[in-house]
Formats: sequence, C-alpha cells, structure tokens
Amino acid sequence: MMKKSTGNGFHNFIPVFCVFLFSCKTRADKSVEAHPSDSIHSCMNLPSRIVTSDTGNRIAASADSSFAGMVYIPAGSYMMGADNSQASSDEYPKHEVELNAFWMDETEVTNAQFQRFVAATGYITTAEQKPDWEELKKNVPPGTAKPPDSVMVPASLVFRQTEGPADLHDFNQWWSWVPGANWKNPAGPGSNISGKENYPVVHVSWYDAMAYCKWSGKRLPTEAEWEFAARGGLSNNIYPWGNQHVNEGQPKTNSWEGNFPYTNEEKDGYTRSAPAKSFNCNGYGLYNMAGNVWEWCHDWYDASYYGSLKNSKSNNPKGPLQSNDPEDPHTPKKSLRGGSFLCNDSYCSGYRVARRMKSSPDTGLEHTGFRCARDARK
Ligand SMILES: [Ca+2]
Ligand SMILES: [Ca+2]
Repeated sequence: MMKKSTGNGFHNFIPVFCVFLFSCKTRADKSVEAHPSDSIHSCMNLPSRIVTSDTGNRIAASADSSFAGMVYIPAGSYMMGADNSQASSDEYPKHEVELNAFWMDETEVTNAQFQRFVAATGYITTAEQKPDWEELKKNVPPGTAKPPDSVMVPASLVFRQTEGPADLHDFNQWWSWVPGANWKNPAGPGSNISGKENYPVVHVSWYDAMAYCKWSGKRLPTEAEWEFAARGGLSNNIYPWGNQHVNEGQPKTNSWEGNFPYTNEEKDGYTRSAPAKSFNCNGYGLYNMAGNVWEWCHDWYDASYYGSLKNSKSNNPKGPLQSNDPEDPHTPKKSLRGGSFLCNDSYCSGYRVARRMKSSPDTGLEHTGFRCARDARK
C-alpha cells in the first residue's frame, strides 16, 4: 500500500508491510503451478492499502430500475481462462462456464455519475479516510511495526513515471502513497476532475464500488460475467476486439505504448486515463473493457479457483468463499479485470480478456475504477 517518497514533499516512508513485503523477490509460497511465462506476469500485483473501511452499510438501496447506459448480455456458455502464452498460472485451467443473461454498464462509471452518488448520499470514500492501525495490523505479518503517524493519513496511490528502466518486480518504483489523493483529486492536492466529468472515476475501493452499486440499484459483475462480456460474443479471443495484437493497426485501447514505466509513445493519445467512451466498443457494445482503468469484480480472488471448476460446466460461478493469494497470503483480495492505461506486454498485458488481477478491497489507485451489472428480468 504505502510507498517511499519521491522527494516531492510527500512523506518519506520505507514500506514495511503488506504487498510491499511480498514482491516476487520474496514470494512466500510457490504452491501454484508455475507456467513458463509466469516470471513477470505473476509479479504484476497491485499494491494494497489494507484497512477495513466499509462505510457503505448506511447507503440506502435504490429502487431505480432503469437500464439506461447498460447493454444486454445474452445468456450463454463459454470457455473461461487462458488463451495464449501470456497467460499466468491463475488463468488455468480453461474451463466451461454457463451464465444467465445480465446487463452491463456500457462504460466504466464516470466522475459525473460518482459525483451524483456522493451528492445524494454524502458518501466518503475509503481514500478520504484515515487508515486505522487496529484494522490494518490484522492483515500484515505478525510483528510488523506500526507505520509513522505521518503516513497514517487519508491518501491513495498515484502513478509516477520513472526516469529510466525500472525493476518490474518492484512496483514501489512507480506507485506513490500521496496524502490527499482521492477521486476528486486524482493526482493529489492541487489536482481536480474539472473537465473530466466523462472520465472514469478512480481511487475508488471495492467498498466504494459496492456502495455506488447499492445506491444505483445495481451490483458488481462476477469475474465470469466480466470475462464473458469482454469477449463480446467471440470465442477463445485474446482481446475484446479479437486477436489482432494490441499494438498493431489502429489504437484499440488505452494502454502503455513504449517502455514501461519510463517512456510512453502515446500512440493512443493518452498517457493516463481516457474518457470512458473511447475507442471502438466490442461486440456487445461495451467500451474500454480492455485498458483505461482496471475494474473491480464482485469475487474474492483465488489463484487456484479455476482448478476447482475444471471437471464440470460451472453455472453462474460467483467466486470462492474466501481469498487465496499465495504470493501475499496475509491480505484478502478482491478480483479486478481489464487492465489500465499502465498495461504493457512487458508487464501485465491486462488488456487480455482472461487476465486476472487482485488487490485488497480497501485499495484505491489512480488506474482503478469499476462498472456495474444488473440481473436480467426473469
Ligand atoms: Ca495510453
Ligand atoms: Ca477498463
């Protein structure tokens, strides 16, 4: 979660706990079957904030039954999981999933939409709250020292481009814990979202996403729904648009083109997030399922979950009962999908429809948002 300062006025802090202790250099458990391409891909963890802060309980459930801004995803079945050599071990085995019809937001939830939610409810996001050490210490290795008060402040994780090549096993080099960074101030104090009303809201935790869904009468998609929707009606495709490589032809998504994390060729026109309705939609009419910002799913993350589903057709799987991340066993995590403006083939290839990601449910990041789903009327 927290990161040492980049010397620009933010607090100096040597990360002492959580995911920062569990970079791939110190993988605690290698029980997950290794895949040949796993050396970097399994290291593409997102940082985790680690403090329980679920303030969504007081949000009233909406009676809104509008499907405006959503697209209908018909019932069907598909093969979920790894499609190419970039897949990591948690994408195996590929297995059959059957889903009921559902509705999906055509875009990531925007700043304007989130603003309406906050105005109606007074909701305060996780990143706007001070971390609670009593909660935090439940999710870090025993004996971990309490961080200094100077960093136990409302904050979120902001991307900082490096000046040169970085060790891709160490996200400390490009993520900064920035006091005052939140959905309204995505780069920290002095930044704002003016003119970015149609951009995806970011720095939202899983709890924040759940609260928004409750207010809007929707829910988060399951991982199985998300991947089915991302495939856009195609079969065994690597990307939402098919199999043309992400860097070939016209820009198809907002990713990191160049050498991550220090040179961005900006061929797609964006170094950071893009408007939520950018580039071509996929076959179901969904925008930015690949790239732009990561999207929270409902499910707990379990690196070996697919293995438990391999021998039968799974009907509307809703994820495991609890999190299981061998790379960071102390911290329960929720699943995210789709990649972000930071994704690159040298790192996470998160724009692949099968790519899985995870972070603790209280984590906010500059490249993480969500979109909602809703059951189809019976
Ligand atoms: Ca870009
Ligand atoms: Ca996205």
